[in-house]
Amino acid sequence: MECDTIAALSTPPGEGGIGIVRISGPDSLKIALKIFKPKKNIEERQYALNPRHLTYGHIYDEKKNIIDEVLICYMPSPYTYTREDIVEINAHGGAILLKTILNLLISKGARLAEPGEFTKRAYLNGRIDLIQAESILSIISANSLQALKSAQNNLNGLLSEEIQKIIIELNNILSEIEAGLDFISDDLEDEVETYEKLRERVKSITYITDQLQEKSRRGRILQDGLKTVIVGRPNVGKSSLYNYFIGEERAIVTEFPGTTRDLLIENINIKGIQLKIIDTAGIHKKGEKDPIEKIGMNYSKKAIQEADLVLFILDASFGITNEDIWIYKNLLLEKKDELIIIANKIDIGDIINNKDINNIFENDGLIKISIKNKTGLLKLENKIEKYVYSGENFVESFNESLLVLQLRQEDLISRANKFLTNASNAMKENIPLDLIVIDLRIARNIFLELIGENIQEDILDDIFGRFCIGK
Ligand SMILES: Nc1nc2c(ncn2[C@@H]2O[C@H](COP(=O)(O)OP(=O)(O)OP(=O)(O)O)[C@@H](O)[C@H]2O)c(=O)[nH]1
Ligand SMILES: [Mg+2]
Repeated sequence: MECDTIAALSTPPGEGGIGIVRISGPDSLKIALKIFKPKKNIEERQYALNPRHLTYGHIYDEKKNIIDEVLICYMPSPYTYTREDIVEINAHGGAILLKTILNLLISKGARLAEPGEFTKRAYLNGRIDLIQAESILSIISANSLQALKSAQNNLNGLLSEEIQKIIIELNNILSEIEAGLDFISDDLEDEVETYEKLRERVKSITYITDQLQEKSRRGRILQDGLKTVIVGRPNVGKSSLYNYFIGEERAIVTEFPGTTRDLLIENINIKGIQLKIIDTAGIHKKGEKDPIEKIGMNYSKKAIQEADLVLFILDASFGITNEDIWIYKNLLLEKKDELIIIANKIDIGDIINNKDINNIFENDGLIKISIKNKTGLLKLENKIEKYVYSGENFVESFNESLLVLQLRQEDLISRANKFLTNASNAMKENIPLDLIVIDLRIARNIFLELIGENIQEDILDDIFGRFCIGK
């Protein structure tokens, strides 16, 4: 447990009505009283600082000059943000003034807080778990009311409760399996029944984590926009589609293949859905030879890997080429379920049919468009909408059940989900229980990591390093 006293500016730096300097740790009051004098001249000044009441007074420097007129609040532990003694100084909101106050505190024995250190202490002192700590990041960065609501729910412990329940259930299942491993039942029927019941229980947990994943996917779309990458070989009309979506001629469009080299990114809104739309450099085998094209193509590949949705464009007047197939086989196979295939330029030719798309790309929803004549584009937008809502018609119901998570949390849930799915599939195939136990244990440990138990110091540093100083 940390035990020095830290101080930081807790309001944004810059001019403001007030600025708050926060001190936390065992010496908070002692240090504050070295620079603060209440207006009332009481000999034992700390009694003027009635806990959780504001006290009016002044901050003085070493030479007894008044630095500012302030209100100060002393909050003794343990019922504070950090569970330590906290003092907050409400000063005027000026950058130099607040820095002066902070420097005075440091000269009297406080240490400048690291980013997120107040919240880290709240976590280390057991006031909140890691899910709640990270939800504070989500609250600060929420950019819509729904995102804020979800982050508040997480801070209030709803998600933590759900994860705790999963951990308890996994522990129960594990101990039941482990207890039964040495025990060979005489009654085969009995054994089959027990096994079947266990499988049902693992499946129920997997069902919950499936839902958590779906909700967090929605949360991220709401928060960041659906990362939608336009890809295809050179000259098929990627930049033209990008320009159509953003409603202006931003990307350079020419009849020469290899026009786009950089990634272009813009936030747009289609049918109420936030999209982060990305135009990429055309991909083709020979491009590897040109050093500039190669860099552009590498950007494209990375964008594809990170995409939530890939718009794969073909040239309808040209047909499906070997290059298209090469792109699909090399870069898009992993994105098979996040793929919309588009045939552009149907104004000058239309020789691609659904059957070919079916056979070659195992995809059944070719969208035919002409950006030049603006045909088929509404159908494309409908398809994107359908992809996002996956069958749900109402934006409201979509927004109701979402979860705004930090990337680390999303990642852990999806990893745990994989191990649980493995376990429940393996149980279906009657794979020996001692192997299944391994997957279940890993899943349980991932959930423990999620709430911050048995977590490594460097992971903690990484998490709290994402906070601002003073939080
Ligand atoms: N006839 C016709 N031409 C189109 C259509 N869409 C785009 N084009 C033309 O196709 C050419 C290439 O368009 P771009 O949008 O630059 O293609 P790109 O895929 O971005 O190409 P790179 O950046 O080189 O990979 C331009 O001359 C466009 O005017 C269309 O629907 N019909
Ligand atoms: Mg382009």
